[in-house]
Amino acid sequence: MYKILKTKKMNFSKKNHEHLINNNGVSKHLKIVISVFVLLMAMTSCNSDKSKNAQQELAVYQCPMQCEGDKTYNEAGSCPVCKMDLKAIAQESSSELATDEISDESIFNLTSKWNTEEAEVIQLEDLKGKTLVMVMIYTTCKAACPRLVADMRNIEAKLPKENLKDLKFILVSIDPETDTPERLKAFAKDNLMDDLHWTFLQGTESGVREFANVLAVKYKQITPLDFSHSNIISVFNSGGELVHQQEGLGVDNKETIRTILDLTN
Ligand SMILES: [Cu+2]
Repeated sequence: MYKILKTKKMNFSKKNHEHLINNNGVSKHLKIVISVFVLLMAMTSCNSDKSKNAQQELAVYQCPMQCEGDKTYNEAGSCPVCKMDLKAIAQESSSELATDEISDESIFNLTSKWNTEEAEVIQLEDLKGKTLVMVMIYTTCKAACPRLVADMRNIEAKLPKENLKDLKFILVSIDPETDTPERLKAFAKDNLMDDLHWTFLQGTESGVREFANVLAVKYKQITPLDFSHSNIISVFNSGGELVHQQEGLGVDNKETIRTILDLTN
């Protein structure tokens, strides 16, 4: 656990880092939000510590002369080459743990709960393993959101079909009060976005605000049904780390496509 407590240097590539800075202090927001989660994680770390210890206690056996190099056995016995008794060694579980670990920069550190358009309750961590293309919209928007949705569909259309299985396009509502799962589902149907790779999320007020802060998306309610908001499409790798953002409506999405292809090929 102490590893998470270490202040890790932001590990975005230089190019992405520049991009983030261009995006109006995304980096600063990210650092603040992530710091909060580092603290939260530190306070709720007992479970992960336990599972880590359990994994390390699993012994494996190896020939003391290492006749077969690094070969290990799951049970005690003797070496088939030199016949010496195998000796128990600590299992190297670090690679297993590494794939399971969530970096400090990952959105999977956010513990808020969300309803999908299918009324399933999920946490962002449940999206782990897929490249995520995310945008924040609300279904009653008459101005920017229809164009953001079109931009998402343009990105989808430019990707080879076989890449779609490794991807999730996520639309997060900035109006969780209006955008119920039923409403989101109807919106998905109306916009032909009901394939498996599309997911719509209704959060809580605070969950949505927190998520928007991570993305550096700003939004403000103007009337009961209208919000002003940033127009940003964000790409996250399968570990939930932000790797690219495209800002604006109908902008050139070449860089976004290239990033997604890199992550899914
Ligand atoms: Cu809008």
